[in-house]
Order: sequence, then structure tokens, then C-alpha cells
Amino acid sequence: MAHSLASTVQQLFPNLQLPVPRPESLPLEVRSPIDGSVLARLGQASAADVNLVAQKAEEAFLAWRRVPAPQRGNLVRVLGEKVRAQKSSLGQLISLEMGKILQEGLGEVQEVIDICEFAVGLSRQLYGLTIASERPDHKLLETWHPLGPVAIISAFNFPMAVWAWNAALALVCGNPVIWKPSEKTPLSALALHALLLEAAQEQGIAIGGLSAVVIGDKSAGESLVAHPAVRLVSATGSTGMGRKVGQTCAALFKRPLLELGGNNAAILTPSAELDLALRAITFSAVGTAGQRCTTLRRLFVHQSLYDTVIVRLKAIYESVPVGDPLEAGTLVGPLIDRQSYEGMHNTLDRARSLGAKVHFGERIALRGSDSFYVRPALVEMKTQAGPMLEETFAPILYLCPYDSFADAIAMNNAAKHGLSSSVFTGNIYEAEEFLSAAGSDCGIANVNIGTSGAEIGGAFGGEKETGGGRESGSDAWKNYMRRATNTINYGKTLPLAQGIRFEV
Ligand code: UN1
Repeated sequence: MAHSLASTVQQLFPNLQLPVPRPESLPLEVRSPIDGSVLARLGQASAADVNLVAQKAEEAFLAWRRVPAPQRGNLVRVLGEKVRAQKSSLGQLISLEMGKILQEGLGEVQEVIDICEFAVGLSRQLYGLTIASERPDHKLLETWHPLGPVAIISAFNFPMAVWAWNAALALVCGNPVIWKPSEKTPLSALALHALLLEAAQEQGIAIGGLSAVVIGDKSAGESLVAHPAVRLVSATGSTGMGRKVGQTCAALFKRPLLELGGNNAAILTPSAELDLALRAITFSAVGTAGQRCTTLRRLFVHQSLYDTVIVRLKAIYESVPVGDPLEAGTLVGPLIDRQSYEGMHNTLDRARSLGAKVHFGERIALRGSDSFYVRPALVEMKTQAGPMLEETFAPILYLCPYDSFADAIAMNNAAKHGLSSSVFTGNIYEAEEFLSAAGSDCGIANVNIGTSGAEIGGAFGGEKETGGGRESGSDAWKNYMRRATNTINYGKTLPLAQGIRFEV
């Protein structure tokens, strides 16, 4: 078995260049969560390597910022075409290395294609404003310029899409990119990045320092974040990691773009379409084995529905197919590793000790002792407390009854994170209240769909301990550019703003 998953990766990507382990440092061992087998051993970047990559990016910036944006868009267009042509292999690689089911692996690759297309269109739409000047014969403008090298730190759970959200935009905005993928999913990064290298070669673009992947652990990430050449750090991962990145960025006056944890909630009201709601809830709660930052973790159910909902959810959870993510029919793949399983186990124990009723959540022996398959857990809480107010990156759905809609919104907003939220309702007053200034305080607030599975066209990110950053669609591109306000005097006199007189 150990041999077979590694050889599947080789068959899928026979020409993939992997960094060779070096005698002076330990190799990075990449394992498949499917059976715990080793997929590859990779050489890791040293601090000196990171320094060199960042310096090269700084040099590449000087040329890339002068390339017209629509031409920069061409590079991203070809990347998107290559990704589309290889969608199936890339999707399989994600499943092999990260463990999400193939449907979701393919969905992730589709997000890469979608953001490339978005970025190509954007490359002709990096618009600024013209603003009325208060002075005669004056013009006021806003212009947008490339910012500088962008560091992208991505997490294991979306090993391709998160880079693409950032890189596609950063590149058309005129910035070199340096990618530090999770040490759990470097192969996905290398396979996707190889397509950018190919695209650049075909376009006659010397890639040089324009884009690079840094394989390594936390220390490689820290060197990258602290390097003076890097102007924007886009980091996806835990709140703890984001807090450190944010502090380094603040001390060095770099831009942070933080996309951190979530403790996402949904409110299930009496007027909801129950069948639709239960499907949406299940997809959001057990999809990706609960390892999306947008995973549904808390469900507030109107007390009139509570008994029905718990019976129906228990039936769904009992039979939801857990297994090999590459097998047709599986809906829940393995957790990423032992640590993740132990985190889930400890959290469920803590919930039990608080008096919660825990259904399921047990480990399922499937592919040996080094893989961690679990049946997703339902946890009935009388009130929202303890681990329910924390993010455990595993498939645990807490349920809590509510009485008034105002209480449900207050419970939604009581979490420290503020990423995603949903209401299931047929009542327009409830829907609009949830979306209003006094409603959900999250970056994503949905009606009659789940908390996960956002489209790339909208800005993605959240408030509070989620970090405040916005990536992907809408005007998130503005993060990757510097704005200049220009005042132009085309008259022959010098009137001062605010009516100030200053005669010399
Ligand atoms: C993440 O889990 O870090 O909205 C990103 C979603 C996906 C992205 C999740 N489009 O669930």
C-alpha cells in the first residue's frame, strides 16, 4: 500500500521536479492521510534560500511592474488553461495529499480556474477614480500601482485554491509572488506551480524571481514574513499563526492579509425548508471532514424544531459514507493526521465533561494505524459554552436550541471568530435582520445556503479573530496594489486647498 500511493502520484505527474533532500538538514516527509504512507521526501529551504528568493523577487518586481497589466493577464490566462487541461490529475493529487474527496478536490481545482479567469478580466479593469477638485483648473485622481513582492502562506486544507486566489490577482496587479505552502501539502503546490512555470516559458517570460515556492517548515515562513523585500503577507491558517504574522507585519509596516480560523454558525428557523436546510447543513458540517475554515460548527435550532432536527441529523450522520476519498460514493475522507484526530477526541471529551450529549465521533479503523478516519460528531449543548466557542478543526457540529431570533443572532455573534454564517428561513424579516447592521457580524452571511462553499466572485474573509482580510473576488485586488492620489494643476495660478492664503 505504501508503495502504491506514492507511485500513483508519480504516474499522475511523471515530470514533477521535487527539491532533493540535503545532507545538512532533515528532509520534509510528505504523507498521505489516506493510509499514512510516505508520498515523498523533500529538501527544505534554509533561511539563506529564502533570502535569495526574496531578493530575486525584488529584482523581478522592477521589470514586472512595467509590463502592461493586460499582458500580465496573459500569463494568468495560460496558467488557467493549463490547470483546466489537468483538472483531473490535480484534483486527484489534492485527494491523495490532503484527503478531501475527489469531488471536492475537483471543486478546488475549479476554484483555481475560476480565479484565473476572473484575474484575466481584472487585468483590463484596474480602475482608479477621478474626483472633483475644490480648486479651479485642478484635477484629482486615484491611480493604482503594483505594490511589490507578495508572500503567500497557505494551509493544508486548500492546498491549491488559496494560492491561486492570491497569486492570480497579485500577478496581474504587477507583483512577484513567493509561496510557502503548508508542510503537509507541498506536492500540490509544486504540481500547480509547475504549470505557472510552463505558462511563463511558453509566453517567453523569464520567470526568474517572478514566482517561487519555498518548501520548508515554520522557520522558512518566518524568514519570509520578516524579509524586507516582501510588501504584503497573505496568510491563511490558525489564529495563533496569524497573530504572529500580524505582529511582524505591524513592526515592519508591511501589509497583512489574514484569513484565519472560523467558528461558523447557522440558525435554523421554523419557516425553513427543512429538507434543503438539512442537506446544506450536512455539506457544510461534514464536507472536507470538517476541515474547511468555513465549516459549519454551530447550529442554533428553534426549540419547536429541535427534536425533529436531532432525529433527522442523527440518521444522516449514522449513514454518511466515510472512507477512501478517491472511491466513488465516499462523502467524508480522513482527517489530515494524528494530531488532528487527537484534537477532535479531546474536544469531545471536554464537551462530555460539561454535560453535553455526544453522538458519534468515533475513530473508524479503515487503512491501518497511521490514518485517521472518523464518523462526524453531533454534540447537543444546552447552552453555548466551553469548546463550542472554540474552533476545533474536525467534523464536530454543536447543536443548541433557541427561543427568540434575537438570542440566536447574539449566539451567532458570541464567537471570537467572524468568518461565515447562515440563516435558514422563509421569513423575510428574519432574513433581512440577519443580513443587517444588527445581524450577523461575519464577513460572510448567507440565506438558505450553508456556511461553506463560497464562490470566487465575492470577497472572501472575515472579522475579529478571522483576521479581517479579504481575498479573491470583488475589489480584493486593491490589497495587492498601492494607491496614489494625484492632484494636477493645469492652470497658471496656485490656489491652495482649504482657502489658505500664503503669499510670498
Ligand atoms: C478555507 O477553508 O480556507 O468557501 C477556504 C469555501 C471555499 C474556501 C474555503 N471556497 O468553503
